[in-house]
Amino acid sequence: MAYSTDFIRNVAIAGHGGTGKTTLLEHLLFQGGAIPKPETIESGKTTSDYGEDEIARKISIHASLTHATWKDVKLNFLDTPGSSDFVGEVILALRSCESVLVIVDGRTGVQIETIKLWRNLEARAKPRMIFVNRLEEERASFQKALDDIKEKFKVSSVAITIPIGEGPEFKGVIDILNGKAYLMPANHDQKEEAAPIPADMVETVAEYRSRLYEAAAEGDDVLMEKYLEQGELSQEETLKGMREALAAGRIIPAFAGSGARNTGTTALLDFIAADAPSPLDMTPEVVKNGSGDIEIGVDPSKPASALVIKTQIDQFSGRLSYVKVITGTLSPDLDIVNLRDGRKEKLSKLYTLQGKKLEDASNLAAGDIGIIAKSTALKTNDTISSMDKPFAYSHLHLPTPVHMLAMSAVNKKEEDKLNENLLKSAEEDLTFQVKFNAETKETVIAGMGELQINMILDKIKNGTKIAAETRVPRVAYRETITKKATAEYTHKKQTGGHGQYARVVFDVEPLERGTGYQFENKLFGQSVSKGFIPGIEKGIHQAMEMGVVAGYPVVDVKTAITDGKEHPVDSSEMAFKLASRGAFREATKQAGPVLLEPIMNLTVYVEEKNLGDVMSDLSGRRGRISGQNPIGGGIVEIDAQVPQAELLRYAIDLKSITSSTGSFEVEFDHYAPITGKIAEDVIKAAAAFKTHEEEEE
Ligand SMILES: Nc1nc2c(ncn2[C@@H]2O[C@H](COP(=O)(O)OP(=O)(O)OP(=O)(O)O)[C@@H](O)[C@H]2O)c(=O)[nH]1
Ligand SMILES: [Mg+2]
Repeated sequence: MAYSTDFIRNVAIAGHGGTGKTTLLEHLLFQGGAIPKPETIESGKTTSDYGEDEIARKISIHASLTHATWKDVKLNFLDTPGSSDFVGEVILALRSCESVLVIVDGRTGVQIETIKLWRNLEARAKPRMIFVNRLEEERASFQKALDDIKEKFKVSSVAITIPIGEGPEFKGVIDILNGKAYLMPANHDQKEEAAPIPADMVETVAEYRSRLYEAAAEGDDVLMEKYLEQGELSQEETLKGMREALAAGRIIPAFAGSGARNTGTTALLDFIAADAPSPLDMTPEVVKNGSGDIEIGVDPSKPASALVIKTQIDQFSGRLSYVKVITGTLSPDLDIVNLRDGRKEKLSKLYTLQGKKLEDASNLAAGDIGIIAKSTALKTNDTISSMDKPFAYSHLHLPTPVHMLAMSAVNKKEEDKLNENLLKSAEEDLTFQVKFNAETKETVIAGMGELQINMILDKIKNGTKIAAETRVPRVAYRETITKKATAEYTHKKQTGGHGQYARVVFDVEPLERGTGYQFENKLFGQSVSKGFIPGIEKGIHQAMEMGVVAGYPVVDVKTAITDGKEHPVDSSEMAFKLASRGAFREATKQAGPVLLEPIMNLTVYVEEKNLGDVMSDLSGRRGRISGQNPIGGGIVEIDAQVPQAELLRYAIDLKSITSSTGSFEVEFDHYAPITGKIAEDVIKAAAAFKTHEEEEE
């Protein structure tokens, strides 16, 4: 059955690792009648953690799509992983959901991944709700968690449900909005049932209710005036005010409960179905359309279009493309164009997902999230459209991978197959990249952290039995010169028939960093024919590929040819190329050659308590700190420039310095000279590598 757009809610479930997202979702699905029995993380059979890797590690790794129908509304839930290594999966969920349910552990309050998530949500102005979980556990406190949120995020939340007792005294929750209590079922696999509000809590409920009314009226002058005048608003007015405030991100509704005890699920389902933003409330996106920008939001009345938000290559179901329908209705018989390459695509069957289980869908309405199966042409970020003048939706804004490893198959013959599998993984997870670095002659894989990369490599290992090895990647050093020099080189060879002859004189001089290569012809008269100049330039290029210090490419050098000589018979392009190579090498040797190393711009996010350790570690890495700013929630941003050679294991080291709470971003900035002991070590390592390579050949 297809749901119309205003009867769809897309909710991403996100928050720090282990706060109970997957467990809560399992019980929402159970309470919502979507599954007959709720499973646990421990049983390894939950709807959303179905991957082999997830079952083995008892954590979520992939964003997973599930749904329930509650009061005729289709609720799509995207469960996301809490570990920062899998942030790509969180981002795709945020991109496709109108609201986010942030899960907070009732014992600890807000933790670091939640703080980072919150910044992301602020930047996107995403409507969000909070579920304070695990309230049946020792030391849990709903109010403390809300206070923590207020302190760290500078926003007040408004309680939609409150707990009846806490910790060992926890008995259930009260739905303030609907005036109902729900008692904790004796067992988690029993449905939560409504009960009267306990007599001793009637007053508390009234208090929370007036807070809720006040919050709903806030930000809406007409409502506020009415509220102040009459002291009370009608249920209808309250709801309207609250829905608008939630959609605008002014109100953060908060819920209490315990996912693992199926407590607090009913009120949450009720609220999401009735009051969470529908796809129609989504802020329109500004997209380029030929002549100018246009605004486009979810719109059922336009021809069909959709964005591919995720690609999954499943060993049983094959290739699954997750799509968010933006306009119109996707149906199997529709002719559609893929905007990436302009190719026509015939959609075959459409599905929705319950974890790993594909369910037939006759069509998918604007706003819905579903699956196109077995389309080899579709890739994540593709827009498909049946419009006359189609336009592409903006891509997922993913962070650049920060952790790199060089990788090769133990058996050289398996190299191609290994690469094929790496590329397949890169298609499924856009925060995982595979590149061949021609400079260092290595296949380099890059990801968000050790955990993510290990998961991917384990999966390939288990699926293909290819033995692969990884190592710290080589740094792409360069070489340059520091002063002017002149050199002359004559290539002369007398073999059987034709001889070879060419002579050139070169001036070299250093150029500004980043200029690369320049060549000037300063020849007077006709000492060297014009026709040999291309050969001479080729010779310079060849010589530049292999520097004179440690065999790294030479950059930022200007070469001028000032003189030369040719022989009427024995000169050739080849002879000039060889002479030019010799002259360039000779000249660079005399021009004070130095090694250059890549310097990176590094931004580190750490908790205040780790600041000192992280700073001193950075100075040990030859880092230059350029800034240090508190960014809220007790997190400090550190900006620094650090040589790449010192950052090869930073993803691992920062985790250990900060007990996994720190994170960083890094990008190349410039090349800078190195001398002394550091340069000597690079030269030694390059020489050792060269011998090793020669032995292998
Ligand atoms: N006591 C108690 N334990 C819970 C509750 N919710 C989850 N757990 C337990 O906490 C652990 C982590 O739960 P998950 O549901 O996997 O947490 P998650 O947030 O999905 O974790 P990631 O996806 O890895 O970030 C499991 O052992 C659960 O059984 C709860 O409400 N009460
Ligand atoms: Mg999970």
